[in-house]
Amino acid sequence: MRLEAVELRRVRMPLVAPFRTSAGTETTRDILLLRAITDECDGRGECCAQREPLYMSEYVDACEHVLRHHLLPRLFAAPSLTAAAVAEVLRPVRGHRMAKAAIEMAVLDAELRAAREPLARHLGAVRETVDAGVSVGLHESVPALLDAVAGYVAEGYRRVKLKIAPGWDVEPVRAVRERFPELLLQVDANAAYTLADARHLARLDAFDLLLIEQPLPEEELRAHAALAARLATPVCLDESIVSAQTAADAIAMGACSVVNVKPSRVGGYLEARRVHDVCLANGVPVWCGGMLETGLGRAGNVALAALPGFTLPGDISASGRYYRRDITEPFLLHEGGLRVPTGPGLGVQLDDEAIREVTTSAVIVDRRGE
Ligand code: SMG
Ligand code: MG
Repeated sequence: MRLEAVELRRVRMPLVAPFRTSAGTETTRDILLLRAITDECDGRGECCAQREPLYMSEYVDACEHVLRHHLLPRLFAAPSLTAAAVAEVLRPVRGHRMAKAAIEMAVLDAELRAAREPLARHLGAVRETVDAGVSVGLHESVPALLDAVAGYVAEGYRRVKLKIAPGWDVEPVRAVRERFPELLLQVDANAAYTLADARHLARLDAFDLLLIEQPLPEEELRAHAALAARLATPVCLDESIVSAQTAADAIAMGACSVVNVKPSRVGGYLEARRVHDVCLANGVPVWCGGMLETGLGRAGNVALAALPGFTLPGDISASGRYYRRDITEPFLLHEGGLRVPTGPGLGVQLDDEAIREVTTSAVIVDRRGE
């Protein structure tokens, strides 16, 4: 396959409700969508970076810049390209995994559409539906949080994740646990604590949580291992795991016993599958993280979450939890699960009119750099 050109389209989509974490608040997503134009089929990709570099160091303007000036020229120069080769061609460029993930996703979609193969089958999926979980942001008050959680439970979500931060941890978690004694419940700190908080975080052990996600800064693997030894609640890593290699190292150090797999964070779906494989080989359960994706990224994440090692429900919710109008056919909750797309590639159709309505800019870049 030859990559002829890539359309870089920015869309602005309001969330149905603001999403607040220890890393900031999102009310409107500013998303970079990619269309890989090849000599065979077109393929689509979604870049998950946020407007500001608050979750990790990448952000959407930087992703667009690095794609235009450093990543796409290398891919245009390749005489023939496969999705599996994208990471290798882009290896000289350090980091920028979210940008790399977006273009690999688009090339992979094009390749699979040409071969008429669904992404789920290509990755090795073993399920037709995946359990849906929901990630609940920091709230103004405990009653407001309880209302939000009750709403999601009533919709049928199989697992709830609560965002925590210093000053918003033991009390809200206790309140949710008391109201929902049987609920599958976990927490995510987005790196907001230090090892000095170990004794405080151990108070969460009383609430029968599935896991505590990324309590400490991303570089602090040894501190995570020390914390894990002091908690009964399993420690799960998100931001720290940027590759199959870092997953293997973190597991070997005892820094985590569960892994959140996010394709965008590790450079794409193919590396995400390798993270899954490493974890499965080590008996470490994984689940699929989310970045408030549109239906496009959601389609890919649902396919990934159908792999055998994904034994915990992911941060994969129905379209309506994020957007009033998605840019693909909406993902709907069916008895607490989402259906894995069966069409070729990502298996979803883009709604051109919906996209037009939210587009803020679009440019086609080809090998001449235009
Ligand atoms: O996609 O449902 C979703 C959001 C899941 O909480 C979520 N993601 O740290 O895991 C995480 C956060 C990162 C995104 S914050 C914008
Ligand atoms: Mg997280």
